[in-house]
Parts: sequence; C-alpha cells; structure tokens
Amino acid sequence: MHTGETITQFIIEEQRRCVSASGEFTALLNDVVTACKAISAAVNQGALVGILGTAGSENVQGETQKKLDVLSNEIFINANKWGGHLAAMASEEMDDIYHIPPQYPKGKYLLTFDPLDGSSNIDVNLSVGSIFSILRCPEGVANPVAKDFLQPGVQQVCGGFTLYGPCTMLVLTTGNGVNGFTLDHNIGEFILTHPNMTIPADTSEFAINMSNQRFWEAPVKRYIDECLAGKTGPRKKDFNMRWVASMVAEVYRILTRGGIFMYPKDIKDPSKPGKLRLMYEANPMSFIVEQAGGMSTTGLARIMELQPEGLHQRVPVILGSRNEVERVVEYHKKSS
Ligand code: AHM
Ligand code: MG
Repeated sequence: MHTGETITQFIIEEQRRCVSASGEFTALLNDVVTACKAISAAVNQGALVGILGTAGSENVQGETQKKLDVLSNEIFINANKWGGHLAAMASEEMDDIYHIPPQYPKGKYLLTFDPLDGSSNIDVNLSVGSIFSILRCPEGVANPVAKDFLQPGVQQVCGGFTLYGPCTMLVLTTGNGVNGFTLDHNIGEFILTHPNMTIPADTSEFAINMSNQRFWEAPVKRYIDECLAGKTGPRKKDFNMRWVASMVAEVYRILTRGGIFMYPKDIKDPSKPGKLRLMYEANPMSFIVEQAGGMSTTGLARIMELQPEGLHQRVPVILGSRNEVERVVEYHKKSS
C-alpha cells in the first residue's frame, strides 16, 4: 500500500495557503474526485456489467453516444448536484446547461466537463478519460444561463483530467503548477505520485491524425512534412509518431516525456473550425499544459485567451513542448 499524500490532504493544504479560501472549492473538488473514481470503476467493469456499446442516442454535436458516455455524464451530475458548491454545470453530453435542482443549495462555481473523452476507444479497451474545468459564477448571478459560462480559459479556477489507463491517474492544476495522482484501488484514494509535472521544451515526438493530412492548412502540412523528412530534411533529426485517439492519453504522455499534439483546423467539414471543444476540452488541457511549462495555441492565438462564443464551440488545438509549438505558430505567421 502507498502511504503518500492523498488528494484530499493535498487540496486542503493548498487551501490553507490561501487565506481567503472558504473550503468550498476543496469540497467541490472532492465531489469531482468521487465522480472520477466511480467512472473508473465503471470503465474497469466493462462488459461484465453490460456497459459497452452504443446508447442509441446522439449528443448535441450529432455524435453517437456510447452507454459509458451517458453513464459517466450521470455520474458527474449526481456526484456534483447536491453539494451546494455549484451554480450550474455544462457537459459535452448535454445540449443545454444543467441547472441545480431546487431542493439543493447553490454555490459560487460553474463546472464544465467531458465525462468520457476518447469514447471511440471504449469498446476496444484502450485509454479513455474525463476532462473538467471549474469557473467562477459571475458576481450577482443567482440563476446562471449558458452565457455565464462563456469566460476565457485564463479565468479558470481549476483544470483537470482523469486518465483511465493501466492505472487511473488524476492530473490537476489550480494555477500553481501541475500535480498527478494515482488511484490506489486498495484504499480508494488518489495518492500524489507525480508532483510538479513539467513538459520538456524540446521533443521529437508528434501526435496527429495523419488520415486528415489532405485537409490540413499549409503551416501544419509544412510542419509535419518536415518531421517526416527526419534526418535528411530541414529538421536534421528523426521524429516518432503516436496517435491514441484519446486526448487525455496524449496530454498525459506529453506531461510525462514531452511531445506535440495537434488537432488542427482542416477543411474536411468547413462548418467546423476544429474537432475539439473549447470549454471542456481545449481550455482545461491548455491550463494544465501551460502550467507545466508547455504552450497551447490554435496556431494563430493562445487558446486560453479566446472569448468563447458557444458552450460547445470547437477550436483548433496545437499543444505541448514549447519549442515545437512555437515553431508551428511561426509557420502560421509566415503563411498568413
Ligand atoms: P470525443 O470527445 O467525442 O471522445 O472526441 C474527442 C477525441 C479526442 O480525445 C481525440 O484527440 C480525438 O477525438 C480523436 O479523433 P479522431 O477520431 O479523429 O482520431
Ligand atoms: Mg471529448
């Protein structure tokens, strides 16, 4: 058994360092952690409890929902609706925001989440994850509406994700570095195992869905072509490639050994300016990556400075090791 610091202990100690903290954020995070533990248990059980496969419904983005998408969404809602810390929630799996039922008190925070990211991996037993972001409810707003969630990522109080891989890992930032916790199933607690995670500035590993190559814009094409040219090309070194099709797993890998991840703008479907969603995927991941010393951009702008225009807005995402991301930004500047 691991006897290290539990996530609860870690958050309470962070709270003590902040004189104005009331403990409400700590309590909220505890509820989020409970949701992640419950999803981890469900993901682990898989076919044994009949939760693989599709649910027979579509989400707001027109994507087929898996049973585990729907179940994970319910787990997040149920774990967080009653505590009195939230004014409302928003999820990838719900068209509109979730209002706290009238029988429960409301709090000062807003929670957005993708309850199960990378769901195409569920049925093939590969890594999936949950992503969440915590914002403050605007001052004086008792009954938030969708527009109250539309705050730039720089205003996030917390960004985090849980990776359901060979180990269940929770990675968290509150703007004071990035810390990683491993779920000890024997005691049901997340233990601090990866303090102060940092992303090396240089890398020779990239992650992109190469099947979209013909749809990319010139700067991304140029960057990847140069990586593929390896030692004999302008970069004068060989690159390695990974694509897990689960952003949580890709970001975790980058936090561990560096790398660049891209889901750039492409012309596959001109109505979509990217695949990933700003509010509950790109923003919390950007917060974590920046706090770990990395960089996150659309290619043209820092993701966390974008003014959101919709709850389910999509954005191009290029993030990871600073020197590589800067290079991609440079190629965008030259091309525009
Ligand atoms: P999801 O939220 O519907 O699961 O989609 C998001 C996922 C990311 O985790 C991953 O980076 C990407 O979609 C994979 O896309 P693709 O299937 O094009 O490879
Ligand atoms: Mg997702």
